[in-house]
Amino acid sequence: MRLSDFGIYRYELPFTEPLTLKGATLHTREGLLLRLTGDDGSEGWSEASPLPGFSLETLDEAADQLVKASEAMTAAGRSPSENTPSILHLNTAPSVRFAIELATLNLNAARRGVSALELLDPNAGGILPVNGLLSGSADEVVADARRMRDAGYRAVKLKVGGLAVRDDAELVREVSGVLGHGISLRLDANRAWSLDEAIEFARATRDVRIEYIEEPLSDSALLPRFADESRMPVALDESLIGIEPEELSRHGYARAVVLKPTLIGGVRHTLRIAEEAHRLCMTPVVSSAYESGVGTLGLISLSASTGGAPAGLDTYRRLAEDILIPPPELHSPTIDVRPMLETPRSVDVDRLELIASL
Ligand code: OSB
Ligand code: MG
Repeated sequence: MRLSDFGIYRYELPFTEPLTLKGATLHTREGLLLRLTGDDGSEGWSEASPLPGFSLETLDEAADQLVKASEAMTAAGRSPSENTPSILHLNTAPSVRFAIELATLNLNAARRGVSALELLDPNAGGILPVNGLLSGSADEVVADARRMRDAGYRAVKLKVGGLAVRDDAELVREVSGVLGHGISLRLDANRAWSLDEAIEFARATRDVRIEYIEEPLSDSALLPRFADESRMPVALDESLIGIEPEELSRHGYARAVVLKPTLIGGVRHTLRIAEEAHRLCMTPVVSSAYESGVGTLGLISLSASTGGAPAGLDTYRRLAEDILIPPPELHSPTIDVRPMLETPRSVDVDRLELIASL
Protein backbone atom coordinates (compact mmCIF):
# COMPACT_ATOMS: atom_id res chain seq x y z
CA MET A 1 0.00 0.00 0.00
CA ARG A 2 1.10 3.52 -0.77
CA LEU A 3 0.15 6.73 0.93
CA SER A 4 -2.23 8.66 -1.25
CA ASP A 5 -2.90 11.69 0.93
CA PHE A 6 -2.31 13.37 4.25
CA GLY A 7 -4.08 16.11 6.17
CA ILE A 8 -2.85 18.27 9.00
CA TYR A 9 -5.48 20.02 11.06
CA ARG A 10 -5.59 22.31 14.02
CA TYR A 11 -8.11 21.85 16.84
CA GLU A 12 -9.09 23.90 19.84
CA LEU A 13 -11.14 22.37 22.65
CA PRO A 14 -12.40 24.05 25.83
CA PHE A 15 -11.27 22.81 29.22
CA THR A 16 -14.00 22.10 31.78
CA GLU A 17 -12.32 24.77 33.91
CA PRO A 18 -9.17 26.84 33.33
CA LEU A 19 -5.98 24.80 33.68
CA THR A 20 -2.90 26.36 35.25
CA LEU A 21 0.37 24.78 34.16
CA LYS A 22 3.70 26.22 35.25
CA GLY A 23 2.06 29.52 36.12
CA ALA A 24 0.22 30.00 32.81
CA THR A 25 -3.55 29.59 32.69
CA LEU A 26 -5.07 27.84 29.68
CA HIS A 27 -8.75 28.01 28.82
CA THR A 28 -8.55 25.74 25.81
CA ARG A 29 -6.37 22.94 24.54
CA GLU A 30 -4.92 23.54 21.13
CA GLY A 31 -3.29 20.82 19.13
CA LEU A 32 -2.71 19.25 15.74
CA LEU A 33 -4.24 16.18 14.17
CA LEU A 34 -2.57 14.20 11.41
CA ARG A 35 -4.45 12.05 8.92
CA LEU A 36 -2.56 9.60 6.72
CA THR A 37 -4.60 8.05 3.92
CA GLY A 38 -3.61 4.92 2.06
CA ASP A 39 -4.35 4.19 -1.59
CA ASP A 40 -6.99 1.69 -0.46
CA GLY A 41 -8.82 4.52 1.32
CA SER A 42 -7.82 3.47 4.85
CA GLU A 43 -7.09 6.29 7.24
CA GLY A 44 -4.77 6.55 10.22
CA TRP A 45 -5.29 9.50 12.57
CA SER A 46 -3.00 10.77 15.27
CA GLU A 47 -2.10 13.84 17.21
CA ALA A 48 0.79 16.24 17.83
CA SER A 49 -0.12 18.51 20.71
CA PRO A 50 2.85 20.17 22.40
CA LEU A 51 1.94 21.04 25.99
CA PRO A 52 2.74 24.65 26.91
CA GLY A 53 5.18 24.78 29.81
CA PHE A 54 6.30 21.18 29.23
CA SER A 55 7.07 20.77 25.53
CA LEU A 56 10.04 22.63 24.09
CA GLU A 57 8.43 22.90 20.65
CA THR A 58 5.59 25.34 20.00
CA LEU A 59 2.43 24.41 18.13
CA ASP A 60 3.66 26.32 15.06
CA GLU A 61 7.02 24.54 15.12
CA ALA A 62 5.27 21.19 15.45
CA ALA A 63 2.98 22.10 12.54
CA ASP A 64 5.98 23.02 10.40
CA GLN A 65 7.76 19.76 11.13
CA LEU A 66 4.61 17.74 10.65
CA VAL A 67 3.98 19.26 7.21
CA LYS A 68 7.56 18.58 6.09
CA ALA A 69 7.52 15.02 7.39
CA SER A 70 4.14 14.28 5.81
CA GLU A 71 5.26 15.68 2.47
CA ALA A 72 8.40 13.55 2.64
CA MET A 73 6.38 10.44 3.48
CA THR A 74 3.90 10.89 0.66
CA ALA A 75 6.65 11.85 -1.80
CA ALA A 76 8.63 8.73 -0.94
CA GLY A 77 5.55 6.80 -2.04
CA ARG A 78 6.51 3.70 -0.17
CA SER A 79 4.45 1.96 2.46
CA PRO A 80 4.39 4.04 5.64
CA SER A 81 5.92 1.26 7.70
CA GLU A 82 8.96 1.29 5.41
CA ASN A 83 9.55 4.98 5.22
CA THR A 84 8.64 6.20 8.70
CA PRO A 85 12.07 5.83 10.29
CA SER A 86 13.80 7.59 7.41
CA ILE A 87 11.73 10.74 7.72
CA LEU A 88 12.22 11.11 11.47
CA HIS A 89 15.35 13.02 12.39
CA LEU A 90 17.19 13.42 15.65
CA ASN A 91 15.73 16.90 15.92
CA THR A 92 12.15 15.86 15.17
CA ALA A 93 10.11 17.25 18.07
CA PRO A 94 8.67 14.66 20.50
CA SER A 95 5.02 15.52 19.78
CA VAL A 96 5.67 15.23 16.02
CA ARG A 97 7.41 11.88 16.41
CA PHE A 98 4.42 10.63 18.38
CA ALA A 99 2.04 11.82 15.67
CA ILE A 100 3.94 10.27 12.75
CA GLU A 101 4.43 6.94 14.49
CA LEU A 102 0.88 6.71 15.82
CA ALA A 103 -0.68 7.66 12.46
CA THR A 104 1.44 5.01 10.76
CA LEU A 105 0.43 2.42 13.33
CA ASN A 106 -3.25 3.37 13.05
CA LEU A 107 -3.13 3.31 9.25
CA ASN A 108 -1.53 -0.13 9.21
CA ALA A 109 -4.15 -1.33 11.68
CA ALA A 110 -7.04 0.21 9.71
CA ARG A 111 -6.03 -1.43 6.48
CA ARG A 112 -5.89 -4.81 8.18
CA GLY A 113 -9.21 -4.11 9.91
CA VAL A 114 -7.76 -4.53 13.41
CA SER A 115 -7.04 -2.20 16.32
CA ALA A 116 -3.62 -0.65 16.87
CA LEU A 117 -3.27 -2.80 19.97
CA GLU A 118 -3.53 -5.93 17.81
CA LEU A 119 -0.34 -4.81 16.04
CA LEU A 120 1.46 -3.79 19.24
CA ASP A 121 0.57 -6.83 21.31
CA PRO A 122 -2.16 -9.23 20.20
CA ASN A 123 -2.22 -10.81 23.66
CA ALA A 124 -2.90 -7.58 25.53
CA GLY A 125 -6.31 -6.21 26.34
CA GLY A 126 -8.51 -6.84 29.33
CA ILE A 127 -9.19 -4.25 31.96
CA LEU A 128 -6.86 -1.26 32.29
CA PRO A 129 -7.05 0.71 35.55
CA VAL A 130 -6.66 4.50 35.41
CA ASN A 131 -5.19 6.63 38.17
CA GLY A 132 -7.59 9.39 39.15
CA LEU A 133 -5.80 12.75 39.13
CA LEU A 134 -6.19 15.00 42.18
CA SER A 135 -5.25 18.66 42.02
CA GLY A 136 -6.63 21.97 43.16
CA SER A 137 -7.39 23.35 46.61
CA ALA A 138 -7.19 21.06 49.64
CA ASP A 139 -10.98 21.02 49.92
CA GLU A 140 -11.43 20.10 46.26
CA VAL A 141 -8.77 17.42 46.53
CA VAL A 142 -10.37 15.77 49.56
CA ALA A 143 -13.85 15.92 48.01
CA ASP A 144 -12.51 14.44 44.75
CA ALA A 145 -10.66 11.73 46.68
CA ARG A 146 -13.97 10.69 48.27
CA ARG A 147 -15.65 10.63 44.91
CA MET A 148 -12.83 8.50 43.44
CA ARG A 149 -12.90 6.09 46.36
CA ASP A 150 -16.66 5.67 46.00
CA ALA A 151 -16.39 5.29 42.22
CA GLY A 152 -13.97 2.38 42.68
CA TYR A 153 -10.62 3.82 41.59
CA ARG A 154 -7.71 1.50 42.44
CA ALA A 155 -5.04 4.18 42.05
CA VAL A 156 -5.01 7.91 42.62
CA LYS A 157 -2.36 10.51 41.88
CA LEU A 158 -2.11 13.62 44.01
CA LYS A 159 -0.15 16.71 42.99
CA VAL A 160 2.00 18.02 45.83
CA GLY A 161 4.63 20.75 46.09
CA GLY A 162 2.21 23.66 45.86
CA LEU A 163 1.88 24.23 49.62
CA ALA A 164 4.29 24.54 52.50
CA VAL A 165 5.86 21.12 53.09
CA ARG A 166 4.00 20.47 56.34
CA ASP A 167 0.66 21.43 54.72
CA ASP A 168 1.33 19.14 51.78
CA ALA A 169 2.17 16.34 54.22
CA GLU A 170 -1.05 17.04 56.11
CA LEU A 171 -3.06 16.87 52.87
CA VAL A 172 -1.41 13.58 51.90
CA ARG A 173 -2.33 12.10 55.28
CA GLU A 174 -5.90 13.29 54.90
CA VAL A 175 -6.24 11.93 51.36
CA SER A 176 -4.69 8.64 52.44
CA GLY A 177 -7.21 8.46 55.28
CA VAL A 178 -10.06 9.04 52.84
CA LEU A 179 -8.78 6.41 50.38
CA GLY A 180 -8.07 3.78 53.02
CA HIS A 181 -6.22 0.58 52.19
CA GLY A 182 -6.42 -1.01 48.78
CA ILE A 183 -6.18 2.18 46.75
CA SER A 184 -2.69 2.94 45.57
CA LEU A 185 -1.61 6.53 46.30
CA ARG A 186 0.84 8.13 43.89
CA LEU A 187 2.30 11.59 44.42
CA ASP A 188 3.83 14.08 41.99
CA ALA A 189 5.88 17.05 43.16
CA ASN A 190 6.98 18.23 39.70
CA ARG A 191 10.45 19.06 41.07
CA ALA A 192 9.15 21.49 43.68
CA TRP A 193 11.52 20.73 46.56
CA SER A 194 15.09 20.96 47.75
CA LEU A 195 16.57 17.75 49.16
CA ASP A 196 15.95 18.99 52.72
CA GLU A 197 12.32 19.83 51.99
CA ALA A 198 11.73 16.47 50.32
CA ILE A 199 13.26 14.63 53.25
CA GLU A 200 11.13 16.67 55.65
CA PHE A 201 8.08 15.69 53.59
CA ALA A 202 9.09 12.01 53.65
CA ARG A 203 9.51 12.12 57.43
CA ALA A 204 6.13 13.76 57.91
CA THR A 205 4.43 11.08 55.79
CA ARG A 206 6.48 8.14 57.05
CA ASP A 207 3.44 6.16 58.18
CA VAL A 208 1.47 6.76 54.97
CA ARG A 209 1.59 4.06 52.32
CA ILE A 210 2.73 5.70 49.08
CA GLU A 211 3.27 3.77 45.85
CA TYR A 212 5.75 6.38 44.63
CA ILE A 213 6.48 10.07 44.38
CA GLU A 214 7.29 11.52 40.95
CA GLU A 215 10.15 13.95 40.71
CA PRO A 216 10.37 15.36 44.25
CA LEU A 217 13.56 17.38 43.66
CA SER A 218 14.44 20.55 41.80
CA ASP A 219 17.96 19.09 41.54
CA SER A 220 17.32 15.69 40.02
CA ALA A 221 20.96 14.67 40.45
CA LEU A 222 20.12 14.21 44.15
CA LEU A 223 17.31 11.70 43.51
CA PRO A 224 19.45 8.66 44.41
CA ARG A 225 20.29 10.28 47.74
CA PHE A 226 16.65 11.09 48.41
CA ALA A 227 15.59 7.53 47.56
CA ASP A 228 18.27 6.13 49.82
CA GLU A 229 17.71 8.46 52.78
CA SER A 230 13.93 8.67 52.69
CA ARG A 231 13.11 5.09 51.65
CA MET A 232 10.21 6.65 49.75
CA PRO A 233 9.80 5.03 46.29
CA VAL A 234 10.66 7.45 43.50
CA ALA A 235 9.26 7.68 39.97
CA LEU A 236 10.89 9.49 37.06
CA ASP A 237 8.97 11.83 34.79
CA GLU A 238 10.75 15.07 33.80
CA SER A 239 14.08 13.21 34.12
CA LEU A 240 13.12 10.96 31.20
CA ILE A 241 13.09 13.78 28.65
CA GLY A 242 15.94 13.19 26.25
CA ILE A 243 17.22 9.96 27.76
CA GLU A 244 17.89 6.85 25.73
CA PRO A 245 16.68 3.45 26.94
CA GLU A 246 20.30 2.34 27.57
CA GLU A 247 20.68 5.20 30.06
CA LEU A 248 17.80 4.08 32.26
CA SER A 249 20.00 1.63 34.15
CA ARG A 250 21.76 4.65 35.70
CA HIS A 251 18.50 5.34 37.52
CA GLY A 252 18.27 1.99 39.28
CA TYR A 253 17.01 3.73 42.43
CA ALA A 254 13.68 4.47 40.68
CA ARG A 255 10.59 2.37 41.26
CA ALA A 256 8.59 3.55 38.25
CA VAL A 257 8.82 5.58 35.05
CA VAL A 258 6.02 7.88 33.92
CA LEU A 259 6.00 7.74 30.12
CA LYS A 260 4.31 10.54 28.21
CA PRO A 261 4.79 9.81 24.52
CA THR A 262 3.85 13.39 23.56
CA LEU A 263 6.73 14.67 25.70
CA ILE A 264 9.38 11.94 25.45
CA GLY A 265 8.90 11.38 21.76
CA GLY A 266 6.84 8.71 20.17
CA VAL A 267 5.56 5.18 20.12
CA ARG A 268 8.79 3.30 19.48
CA HIS A 269 10.76 5.23 22.07
CA THR A 270 8.03 4.67 24.66
CA LEU A 271 7.99 0.94 23.94
CA ARG A 272 11.78 0.72 24.20
CA ILE A 273 11.91 2.60 27.51
CA ALA A 274 9.05 0.49 28.88
CA GLU A 275 10.87 -2.69 27.92
CA GLU A 276 14.06 -1.51 29.59
CA ALA A 277 12.05 -0.47 32.66
CA HIS A 278 10.63 -3.99 32.97
CA ARG A 279 14.14 -5.40 32.71
CA LEU A 280 15.20 -3.12 35.57
CA CYS A 281 12.12 -4.02 37.65
CA MET A 282 10.63 -0.54 37.31
CA THR A 283 6.93 -0.09 36.55
CA PRO A 284 6.19 1.74 33.29
CA VAL A 285 3.19 4.06 33.69
CA VAL A 286 1.96 5.42 30.36
CA SER A 287 0.49 8.86 30.90
CA SER A 288 -1.26 11.59 29.00
CA ALA A 289 -0.58 15.29 28.61
CA TYR A 290 -4.08 16.65 27.90
CA GLU A 291 -4.33 15.09 24.44
CA SER A 292 -7.68 14.87 22.65
CA GLY A 293 -9.45 11.54 22.25
CA VAL A 294 -7.33 10.73 19.20
CA GLY A 295 -4.05 10.80 21.13
CA THR A 296 -5.63 9.33 24.24
CA LEU A 297 -6.82 6.19 22.43
CA GLY A 298 -3.23 5.70 21.24
CA LEU A 299 -2.06 6.00 24.84
CA ILE A 300 -4.56 3.34 25.90
CA SER A 301 -3.02 0.92 23.38
CA LEU A 302 0.44 1.77 24.67
CA SER A 303 -0.61 1.29 28.30
CA ALA A 304 -2.19 -2.06 27.57
CA SER A 305 0.81 -3.27 25.60
CA THR A 306 3.39 -2.25 28.20
CA GLY A 307 2.13 -4.17 31.18
CA GLY A 308 -1.16 -2.54 32.03
CA ALA A 309 -0.15 -0.77 35.26
CA PRO A 310 -2.72 1.89 36.25
CA ALA A 311 -2.36 4.49 33.53
CA GLY A 312 -2.14 8.25 33.94
CA LEU A 313 -4.96 9.03 31.53
CA ASP A 314 -7.18 11.19 33.69
CA THR A 315 -6.19 14.43 31.94
CA TYR A 316 -8.80 13.60 29.29
CA ARG A 317 -11.50 14.35 31.88
CA ARG A 318 -10.45 18.02 31.81
CA LEU A 319 -11.58 18.43 28.19
CA ALA A 320 -15.18 19.62 27.97
CA GLU A 321 -15.51 18.44 24.36
CA ASP A 322 -13.73 16.20 21.89
CA ILE A 323 -13.32 15.97 18.14
CA LEU A 324 -14.05 12.23 18.10
CA ILE A 325 -17.58 10.97 17.42
CA PRO A 326 -18.50 9.27 19.64
CA PRO A 327 -16.03 10.56 22.23
CA PRO A 328 -14.41 7.78 24.29
CA GLU A 329 -16.01 7.41 27.70
CA LEU A 330 -13.08 7.75 30.06
CA HIS A 331 -14.78 8.86 33.23
CA SER A 332 -14.51 5.63 35.14
CA PRO A 333 -11.78 3.90 37.15
CA THR A 334 -11.10 1.25 34.54
CA ILE A 335 -11.11 0.87 30.78
CA ASP A 336 -12.31 -2.27 29.04
CA VAL A 337 -9.55 -1.99 26.47
CA ARG A 338 -10.75 -3.99 23.47
CA PRO A 339 -14.30 -2.60 23.25
CA MET A 340 -12.86 0.87 23.83
CA LEU A 341 -10.42 0.52 20.94
CA GLU A 342 -12.73 -1.41 18.65
CA THR A 343 -15.66 1.02 18.84
CA PRO A 344 -15.92 2.70 15.42
CA ARG A 345 -15.28 6.43 15.73
CA SER A 346 -14.84 9.24 13.28
CA VAL A 347 -13.05 12.55 13.52
CA ASP A 348 -15.35 15.56 13.33
CA VAL A 349 -13.45 17.31 10.53
CA ASP A 350 -15.91 20.23 10.58
CA ARG A 351 -14.48 21.21 13.96
CA LEU A 352 -10.93 21.32 12.62
CA GLU A 353 -9.01 23.91 10.68
CA LEU A 354 -7.13 22.38 7.74
CA ILE A 355 -3.52 23.56 7.71
CA ALA A 356 -2.00 21.43 4.98
CA SER A 357 -2.74 18.46 2.74
CA LEU A 358 -1.48 17.00 -0.52
O1 OSB B 1 3.77 16.05 35.78
O2 OSB B 1 2.86 14.16 35.52
C1 OSB B 1 2.94 15.34 35.22
C2 OSB B 1 0.24 15.99 32.63
C3 OSB B 1 0.87 16.93 31.86
C4 OSB B 1 2.11 17.38 32.19
C5 OSB B 1 2.76 16.87 33.31
C6 OSB B 1 2.15 15.92 34.10
C7 OSB B 1 0.86 15.49 33.75
C8 OSB B 1 0.13 14.51 34.52
C9 OSB B 1 -0.57 13.44 33.74
O3 OSB B 1 0.05 14.55 35.72
C10 OSB B 1 -1.57 12.66 34.49
C11 OSB B 1 -1.03 11.49 35.22
O4 OSB B 1 0.19 11.23 35.17
O5 OSB B 1 -1.82 10.81 35.86
MG1 MG C 1 4.79 14.08 36.70
